[in-house]
Amino acid sequence: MEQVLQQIEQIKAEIAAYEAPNADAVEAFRIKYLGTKGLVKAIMGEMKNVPNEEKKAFGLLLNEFKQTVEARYEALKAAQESQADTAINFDISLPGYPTAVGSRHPISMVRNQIVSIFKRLGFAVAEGPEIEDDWHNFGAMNLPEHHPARDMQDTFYIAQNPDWLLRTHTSSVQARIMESQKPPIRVICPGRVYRNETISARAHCFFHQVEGLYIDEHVSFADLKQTLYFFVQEMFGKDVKVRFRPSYFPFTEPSAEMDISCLICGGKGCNVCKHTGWVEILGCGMVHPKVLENLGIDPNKYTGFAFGMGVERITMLKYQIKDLRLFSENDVRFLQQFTAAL
Ligand code: 2NL
Repeated sequence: MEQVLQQIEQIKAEIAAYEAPNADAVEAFRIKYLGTKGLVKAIMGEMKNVPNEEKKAFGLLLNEFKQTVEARYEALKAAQESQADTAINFDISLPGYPTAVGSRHPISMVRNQIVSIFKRLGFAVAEGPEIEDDWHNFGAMNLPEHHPARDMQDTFYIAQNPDWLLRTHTSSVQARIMESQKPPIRVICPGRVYRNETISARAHCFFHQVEGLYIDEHVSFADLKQTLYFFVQEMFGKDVKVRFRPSYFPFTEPSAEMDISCLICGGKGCNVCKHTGWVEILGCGMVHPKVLENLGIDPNKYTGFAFGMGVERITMLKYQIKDLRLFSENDVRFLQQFTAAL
C-alpha cells in the first residue's frame, strides 16, 4: 500500500517536470503513462490487493491520480499544437495577399488621352465652375434669348436664382478665359456638363465634354482641319479617314461636324455606323465674330477655331459600349474591365 502511494507521488512529480518539445514526445508521454501497458493502468491493477474497507478511499485517490495524468497530457498536447500554429512553416519571402485596388474610370482614361494629345500641340488645360451664370453659358456664346437650349426643358436652372444654371457645355470656361486673357489663346477644357434629358441608353442628364479653342491672328479653317486630323490619327490610328460636313452652331461660323471612318467595319457598313461607313465624333467651326466681340476680343484683328466633343461618345466607340448608363452605375464588373494605367 505504502509503496503504491509513494509511486503515485513519484509519478506526479515526474509528469509535472515532463517536457514535450515536439509531437513525438507528447505521444511518448501518452504511451508511457496512459497507454494500455502504461503506468496508470498498472497502478489501477493494484486495486485488487487493497483490503475491502479501504477500497473506497483508494478508488477515489486513484481516480484523482488518473485525472491529474490526463490533464497533464492534455496540457502538453495543447501547448504542442499552439506552438505548431505559430511556427514559421511557410515561405516568408512570398508576396502577401494582394489588396484590391480600383481602376481608372474609362471616361477619365479617354479624357486624359484626349487632353494629352492636345497638350502636345501646345494647348493649355483649363477648368471652371459647373454652376454658371446665364451670360458665360449662353449669352456670350451668341445664344439668342429664346433659343430652345435655354428652355427649362433642356437646362437645369438653380431654383434660388434663375440667372444660375448647371453648365450645358464647357464653352463657359473658354468664355471666362477670353474675358481675362489676350490672344494668342490655345486652350483645352475638359469637364462635366448637364442637360435636362430623359435618361436612356443614349442620353443622360450629365456627360463629359472636351472643348478646344485657338485664337490668334490669321487662324484659318485649314488650321482647324489639320489640328483635328492630327488628333484623330493619334487617338484612333493612322488608317482612320476623316470628313467634314457643314453644320450649324450659334457660336461658330462656318460650322462643321467631323466624322471618322467606322472603326468597327473600316467603312464597309455595319450597325455602329448605321451602314454609312462613317461615325460623327465632334462639332467644330470658326469662332463667331459676335462671340469674340462679346468677350472683348477684336474680331477684325483676331480669328479662331473651336471644337467640342463628348467623351462618352468617343469612349463608347473605342470600347464598343452600347449603353451610356453603364458609365454612371459604378458596377465593378463593368469598371474592372478597364485596367490600363492612363
Ligand atoms: C458638340 C459641338 C462645339 C464649340 C463647341 C466653342 C467655344 C467657344 C467659341 C465657339 Cl468659346 N465655340 N465651342 C464650337 C463648336 C462645336 O461643340 O457637339 N459638342 C459635344
